Amino acid sequence: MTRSTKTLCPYCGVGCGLEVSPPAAPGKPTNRDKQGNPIWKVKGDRSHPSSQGMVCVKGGTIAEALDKDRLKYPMMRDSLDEPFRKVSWDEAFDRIVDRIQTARFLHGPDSICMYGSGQFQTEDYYTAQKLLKGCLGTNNFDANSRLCMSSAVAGYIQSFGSDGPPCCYDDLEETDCAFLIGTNTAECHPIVFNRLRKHHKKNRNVKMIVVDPRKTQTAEAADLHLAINPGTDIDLLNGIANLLMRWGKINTLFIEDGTQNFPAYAEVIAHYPPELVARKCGIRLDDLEKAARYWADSKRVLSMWSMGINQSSEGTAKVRTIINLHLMTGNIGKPGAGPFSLTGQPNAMGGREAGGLAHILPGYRVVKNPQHRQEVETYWKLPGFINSNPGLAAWDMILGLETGDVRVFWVAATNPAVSMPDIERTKAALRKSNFTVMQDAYYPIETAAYAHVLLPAAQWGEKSGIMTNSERVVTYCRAFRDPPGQARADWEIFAEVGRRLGFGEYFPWRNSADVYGEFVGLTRDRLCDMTGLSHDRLAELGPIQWPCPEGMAEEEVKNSSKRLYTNLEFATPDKRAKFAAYHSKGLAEPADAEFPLVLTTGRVYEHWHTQTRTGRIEKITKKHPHPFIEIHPRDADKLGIDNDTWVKVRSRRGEGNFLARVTKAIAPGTVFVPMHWGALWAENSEANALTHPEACPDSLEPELKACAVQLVPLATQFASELPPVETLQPTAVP
Ligand SMILES: Nc1nc2c(c(=O)[nH]1)N[C@H]1C(S)=C(S)[C@@H](COP(=O)(O)OP(=O)(O)OC[C@H]3O[C@@H](n4cnc5c(=O)[nH]c(N)nc54)[C@H](O)[C@@H]3O)O[C@H]1N2
Ligand SMILES: Nc1nc2c(c(=O)[nH]1)N[C@H]1C(S)=C(S)[C@@H](COP(=O)(O)OP(=O)(O)OC[C@H]3O[C@@H](n4cnc5c(=O)[nH]c(N)nc54)[C@H](O)[C@@H]3O)O[C@H]1N2
Ligand code: SF4
Ligand SMILES: [Mo]
Repeated sequence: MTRSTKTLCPYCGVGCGLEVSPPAAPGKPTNRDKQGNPIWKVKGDRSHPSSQGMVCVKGGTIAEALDKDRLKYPMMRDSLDEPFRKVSWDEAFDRIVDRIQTARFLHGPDSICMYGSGQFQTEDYYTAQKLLKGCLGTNNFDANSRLCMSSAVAGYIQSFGSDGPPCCYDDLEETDCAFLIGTNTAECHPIVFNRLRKHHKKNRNVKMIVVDPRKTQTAEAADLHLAINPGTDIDLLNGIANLLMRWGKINTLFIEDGTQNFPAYAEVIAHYPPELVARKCGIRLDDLEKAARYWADSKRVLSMWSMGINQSSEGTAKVRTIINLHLMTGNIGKPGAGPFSLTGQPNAMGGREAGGLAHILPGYRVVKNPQHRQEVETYWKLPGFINSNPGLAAWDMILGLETGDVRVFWVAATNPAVSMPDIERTKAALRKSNFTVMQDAYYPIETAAYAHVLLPAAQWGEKSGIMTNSERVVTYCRAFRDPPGQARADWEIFAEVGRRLGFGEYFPWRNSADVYGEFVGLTRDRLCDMTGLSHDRLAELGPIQWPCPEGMAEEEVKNSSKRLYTNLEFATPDKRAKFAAYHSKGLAEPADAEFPLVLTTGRVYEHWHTQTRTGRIEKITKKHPHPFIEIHPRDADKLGIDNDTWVKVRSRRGEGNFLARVTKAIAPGTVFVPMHWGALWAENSEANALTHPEACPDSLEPELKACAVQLVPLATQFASELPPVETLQPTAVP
């Protein structure tokens, strides 16, 4: 293959278009890395509407990880104490089918679980739903989106009657006021941030507010940074609403015509006078007033949020409280305005469309709705198969392993032995598992240590399929190389297991285009109608935003509305959006005398999650040789901790050692650890050794953003005395 291929970046939900060319142009030498692996060339795709040719360091270096430490053939063992042995696909499939059948008939279908990922393509997601929720009759499919976007999903459904971010990236250039809350956009959604930053720099009247306990790179660029105490977002939002109400800066006409439940909300916000709110949030009164003033004086406010909001024991309430401000001021359904959740993973949006969580079904349907179940059953020709109860959410699967109720645990495209909360408890549960299948692209990887069967997955660039980004733009990602060894696409693996279980007629597809063709039929007449999309059409026209119903002509596709709810009618039965009346509850585990600091966790610009790819790219590991903890100088002084020395961090659940980074970028009383270091990349430095699984009761999303910790300085050893990076990684999987 010598021509370049247009595709999508497989990292974050910004969804930048990439153009990939082969390692060697005709007649030129092959571009190789130090180990001799050929490196594909990657650059931004200028024709992609979302990113307009831009890429960040992760997208730009993605090709360097494609051939490092790949899992190339199935492996198996009878118990976790044994080494793996290489097996054929037939042997692996036989074992999986045998274990599924035994579990089904002895313990019922709900003893089978699959834990998937926003890094699936839509076809992978859809096939898994049909296998689990349809054929096997269990809703026990959940994804790492449970740890990520599920609060946004619940918030949208409850406020608007349906999931679906209503905004688009053009709003970044049309807003008067960007309100970024609980998002480090500059590091985690860099190209979204680039677009916003350019607009902000060019237009002096445009305001940018950042709400984050840390002074992140995002906060550095803001006109106003509100470094609130962790977990006080609802106080702040209700406080802003209180002021808007006092000043009469509310849109009474829209509240009257387009919404319901305003009186209950008005009653709640009356309890949030500015002095009280400023004190609770730990910010200055005039800063709070300034934030409210920006809201009041702007015609178009665009809110953006991600994990600082979603990963909370009141995540759904936080999301709905953001939406409240938009309803109250009529900041929705028009350019430059609206509540915009920034999606984490490249295809978490596609996952939501395909029904990829334990309580939802394809086409933005919900398990609990009998009509929705029936529509999907009829389409699948599996009448009565879909269970009427939501399945197990991610953490409940871990609890199921603990009790032994889960008999088959199938993990694909996620690394729970690093990314789940309370990691020691998670690992202990995984160790107890009767039967775990791990389907991934790389080896070694932490979760493999707990698997009985390893299945090699084709990854980005090795399978053709669909991904949807944060702004509902759907991109066809064409394969540009062959999978290594015997690796196969996830959907093919699921379909083959389905066939071997005796459900052959439900998996008739020859390729992923057929899978997608079947899936879009389930979106007909739904908010996310994609019946006008197919692999062929997307390959021909390039990326297209949904809704895109069948019959939309090319011109129409290009000029159709980029925003949802422009007619101010919502997806609720009475077409009105619903105000939520929530008081702030605060953190599930606040700091106390024994554990006096609040730990928050998150990301750095260069690394991706559990480092399966970025940890294998030298340029990136050099930048971040060690796991670290950010501490304010005041706290560091009090504890006798020097910059660049090792600190032991303890919570009620576990401990870890991190290199101190003493900095004023973090608020006193709060410390920050990145989530990226699992057992493979550093010894005993896991953020999730400390976190807890207390979750939002609506979204079941755990509060990965806050737990109480204590810090103890270790014998002073400066980072410069440590061995060089190379010898630290990867260490063996325990
Ligand atoms: N570089 C990079 N980019 C990524 C990823 C990655 O691994 N690396 N992962 C992708 C994925 S899946 C996701 S979900 C997104 C996550 O994107 P973000 O949510 O932007 O990233 P985080 O660092 O997890 O957390 C964001 C911020 O929340 C703040 N925060 C903590 N507690 C609170 C609180 O109580 N209130 C408020 N208002 N803020 C709080 C933290 O200080 C942090 O700066 O990034 C995506 N993009
Ligand atoms: N403390 C703390 N914990 C967190 C978070 C936090 O902020 N703080 N954030 C949470 C969030 S928002 C998220 S999204 C999760 C992310 O956590 P994980 O999902 O565990 O992280 P990844 O490292 O992205 O794991 C994805 C895996 O999929 C594999 N993979 C890539 N492409 C494919 C494919 O096509 N097929 C298959 N089968 N495998 C593939 C990769 O090799 C990798 O092993 O972490 C959560 N955990
Ligand atoms: S911003 Fe996100 S999608 Fe774009 S290149 Fe970077 S990681 Fe990839
Ligand atoms: Mo995420």
